[in-house]
Amino acid sequence: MSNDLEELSSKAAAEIEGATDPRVLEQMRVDLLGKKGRVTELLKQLGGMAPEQRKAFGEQVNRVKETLSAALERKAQQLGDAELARKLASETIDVTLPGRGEDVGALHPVTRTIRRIERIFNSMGFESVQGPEIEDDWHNFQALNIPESHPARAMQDTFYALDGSRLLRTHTSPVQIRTMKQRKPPIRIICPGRVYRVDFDRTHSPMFHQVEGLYVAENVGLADLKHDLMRFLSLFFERDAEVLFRPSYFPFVEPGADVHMRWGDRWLELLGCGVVHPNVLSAVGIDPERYTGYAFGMGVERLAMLRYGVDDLRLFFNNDLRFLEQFR
Ligand code: 2NM
Repeated sequence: MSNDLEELSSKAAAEIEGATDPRVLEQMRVDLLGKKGRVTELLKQLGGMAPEQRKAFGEQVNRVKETLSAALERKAQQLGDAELARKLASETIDVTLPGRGEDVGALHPVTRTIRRIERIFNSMGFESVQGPEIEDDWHNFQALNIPESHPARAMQDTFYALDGSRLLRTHTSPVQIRTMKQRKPPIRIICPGRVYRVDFDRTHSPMFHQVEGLYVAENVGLADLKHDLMRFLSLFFERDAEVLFRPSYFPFVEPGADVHMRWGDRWLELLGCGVVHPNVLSAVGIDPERYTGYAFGMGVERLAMLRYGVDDLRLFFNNDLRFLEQFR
């Protein structure tokens, strides 16, 4: 074999053996055996040789070509196998790992509180009734004996439609107005739902929840109101509630009261109530000479804060799972 050919052969064989990258290996194949490869070029020299030289040289070059071709193929296979093994190792799924599990959802603390209030009053004979959140002036104010000049009607408290024809209810009392117009006494209902007021700070949200109650029949009075609310508070807070009724003013009741409960060494205001004003009964077509009634209203978020020990009302509306998951 010629020295040149031998050197080319052994150098190429060493380079092939040392290859680590399939793309580099492919480039080697092209450089050696491709159309313009170094081995191919050698074969082209055959034409200019004497016949007896040509045979021997041709055979040598062909043998080198076959050897290198075999080496290239073997190396390509080897690198391919290694690449596949690496991929399999990195993409392996360990089926013995524990699963991530399913998170179980939970009712919102406000929903839970509404349901708790409803369950207690339902057990005391009150039926749950719902009504529209978009109301008109008559159902939200006029029928409730709230005069034109009353501060509750001022623009800063109520969300009005731009044309002033409708509003977002500021309490759930309009549901009770609608129910009293539809039914005859005795009526015993509670009305849970969303209400809206222009108010937003640490203790007020522009949307919050109320449960209002109403009992209209013959001979319903303050004593029934006081008894029923004390029963409710004891059941809701699961203890003998120490309760204080303090005179207060709501246009739709007379007399009216705020109910306070002893909480440690303080008195906390929990709800408002009173004997339904005769003007309200007249507005819905119930004879105030024959029937009387009591009514009350409470803020759900306020009761939920006390029951669950939450000190910031806004936590109920942020929908932060770290907060909500504590109520599972
Ligand atoms: C309160 C306080 C006092 C109330 C009155 C009525 C109705 F429709 F019967 F007149 N519903 N709710 C009422 C009375 C609500 O919330 C603090």
